[in-house]
Amino acid sequence: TDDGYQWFYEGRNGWWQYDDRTSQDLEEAFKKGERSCTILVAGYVYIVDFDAMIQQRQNEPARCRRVKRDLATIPKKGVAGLRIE
Ligand code: V3L
Repeated sequence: TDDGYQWFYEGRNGWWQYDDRTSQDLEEAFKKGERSCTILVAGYVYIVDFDAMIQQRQNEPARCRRVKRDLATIPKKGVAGLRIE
């Protein structure tokens, strides 16, 4: 986003940045003060809960990851599963 913040979900030993479109949707919902945001990842519906700061697959909530909003410049594994060095 233009204020230098981005959205991340947790991987093994690090954080992945959300894809740009999803990140924009999350930021918009977050700034509106909504408590959660529904996103689509590879055909699956996930809920991002801004109180708990987790994402969970809608029909399989055991698939749960931490999420965070942080500066775009933090070290990260990549974007939406695409690795960067
Ligand atoms: N955006 C993109 N892919 C996702 C997302 C998302 N928000 N959430 C889950 N997946 P689960 P390491 C991740 C993928 O939570 O080595 C990374 O992007 C998820 O991909 O059980 O552990 C990597 O591609 C996983 O493949 O529903 O850090 C991969 O894990 C799949 O959905 C390995 O990352 C099931 O995740």
